[in-house]
Amino acid sequence: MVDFEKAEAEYTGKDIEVLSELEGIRKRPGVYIGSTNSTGLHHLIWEIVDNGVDEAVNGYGDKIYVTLEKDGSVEVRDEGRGIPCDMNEKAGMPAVQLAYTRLHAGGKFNNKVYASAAGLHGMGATVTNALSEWVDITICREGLIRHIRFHDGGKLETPLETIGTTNKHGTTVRFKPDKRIFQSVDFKWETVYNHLQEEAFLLKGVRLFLKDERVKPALSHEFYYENGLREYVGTLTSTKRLIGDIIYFDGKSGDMGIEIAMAWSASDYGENILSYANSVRTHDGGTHETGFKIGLNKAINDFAQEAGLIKENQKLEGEDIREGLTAVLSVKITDEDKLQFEGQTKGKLGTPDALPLTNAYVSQNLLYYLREHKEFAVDLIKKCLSAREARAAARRAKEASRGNKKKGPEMIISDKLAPAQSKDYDNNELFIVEGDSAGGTAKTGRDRLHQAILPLRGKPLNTENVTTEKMFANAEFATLIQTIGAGVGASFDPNNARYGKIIIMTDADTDGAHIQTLLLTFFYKYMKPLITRGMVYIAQPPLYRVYKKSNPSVFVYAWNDADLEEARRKIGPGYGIKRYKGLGEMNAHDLAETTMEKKTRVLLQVKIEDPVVVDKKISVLMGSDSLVRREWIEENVVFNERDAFMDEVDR
Ligand code: 0RA
Repeated sequence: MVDFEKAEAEYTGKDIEVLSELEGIRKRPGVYIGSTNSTGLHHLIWEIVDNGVDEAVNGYGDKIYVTLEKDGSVEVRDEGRGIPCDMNEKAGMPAVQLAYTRLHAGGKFNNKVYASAAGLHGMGATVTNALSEWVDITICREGLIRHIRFHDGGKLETPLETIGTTNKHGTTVRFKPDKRIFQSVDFKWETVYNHLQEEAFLLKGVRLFLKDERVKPALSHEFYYENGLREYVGTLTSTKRLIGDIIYFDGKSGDMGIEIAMAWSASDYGENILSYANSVRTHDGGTHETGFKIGLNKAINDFAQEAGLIKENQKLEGEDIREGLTAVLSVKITDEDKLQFEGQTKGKLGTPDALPLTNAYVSQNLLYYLREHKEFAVDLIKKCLSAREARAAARRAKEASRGNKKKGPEMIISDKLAPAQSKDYDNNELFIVEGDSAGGTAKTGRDRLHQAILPLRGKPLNTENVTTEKMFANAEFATLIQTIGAGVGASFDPNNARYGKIIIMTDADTDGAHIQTLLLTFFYKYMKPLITRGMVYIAQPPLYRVYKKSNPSVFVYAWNDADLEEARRKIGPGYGIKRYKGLGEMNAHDLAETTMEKKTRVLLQVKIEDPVVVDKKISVLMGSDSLVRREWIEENVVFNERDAFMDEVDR
């Protein structure tokens, strides 16, 4: 006999469980995809693409097609084995349905305990389903074509059904993001392009196709990099003059796969190391990156001694060796139980074995390489020696300027700084303000407990094409480094920063934009973790104030033309418009209310969307080679400076 009551109770129980899990995602999407802005929106694609990529990496299908469709949906097609469709007895539903409606169930592709590229936990297809208007899945597997469809945040619309036969295999997923969840549901060609390109660099041999059907004629691009990371470093350094060739290794160390490409620039002084573990970007490094650095040190010092370029007690230090280095390191840890990500944003590899394995591999292979390329190796060591000399000079200069210090952490800092009173550093904010006059206004208007003001005089130094020594000699940057208090360059540690947010506040004009770019260039080059951790922001002062002519104390601020339109309507007939030409025109109260107070302000968070784009933009736009710069700008006329760096954030 069937116990209907029990069956019904079980059914409802499961149903509620599923719905509450999906609802949970819809209620707090930020927990799963970081945010509901453009970055979060694109996560929906990455989750689906990752599943297809996993199949390809495991040897099932080598092509993945991503199409941005006219109706605002995205289609991702792979040629893998097809998502399993068999009944999961315990859950009472087919495996594919389980995979798209439960967070921690239903096969390997929902069980990624490791972080995804954004430093968040990869929650798989369920998140995309929960945040979509509809998801439509077609599976070719075992000779059959099957179809299932969800709507309205993951509710089953069409149960799994067989709709035909086939001799192909693979999965096609098409979904449309829910516009009630996202601030905008506009997928960006450039963002998807950059992401697929990064994946293709890491997955030698996998072909990724991108098509945009929303424009006429449709745009399309194929990403295929036969030489993987070698081409990645080639792209990152395409505007730089290199010492020697790109060095490339691909092999195994113990049971860990390892691929490395690196090159030294003759003209740039920054250090740019990108690392990945199992195709997940490790923004904060970790054991593999540490092993790489130690191995690099050993190989170069061993060679330098062998060649008689340094004496035994004159070892080169890491910072000297890595000046001008661009490197990409990718390790594959086969035993996924050993794959550990650490840190607040899970951006750091913790797997202990990765350190000795990477160290041994790099020290040995690089030493062989240097012996076989003597001429290059000698040039490189000479460059390291001159970096060491410059650093020593900078240290001497710094020490000389240190004589007259008072005690206390912020007392010794520039007399221009108005410090925050609180010692709760994470909640403190540093405003870097254009000009002494606006700086004065900001000092009056700020929240003294948590907001510090550092006025800047004139244009900051362009740090892209000057030596580290010159940068240290610059009073403005020396002050900024001391104010932030967390070191600089290779020794920079964001955990020691005295501020949780660094906010750049300039006039809303071209000079202001230039100052922003110069400051971001500095942060990118010397304090990159501030940016990767999302600690750098741009303040957004209003452009207009619309007031009632008969009673000017009735007014509304406007940040753009749409705001302006609305403000005019609100104030009604007899309105006046004041256009703010600079921060200095605002009084302290207005500046605080519109631009500084947590509750009312709008900040742009500075982000690195894609390492290729940012590195290229910085070195081309800020670098010393004006010919390359002009060519690049001419080729990229629709260049929008803000896109690569920034993403909107909370009010
Ligand atoms: C689990 C097991 C198997 C395939 C997949 C997942 C799979 C998932 C996705 C998601 C998108 N495309 C996919 N393709 C395959 C294989 C089970 C088997 O055939 O033994």
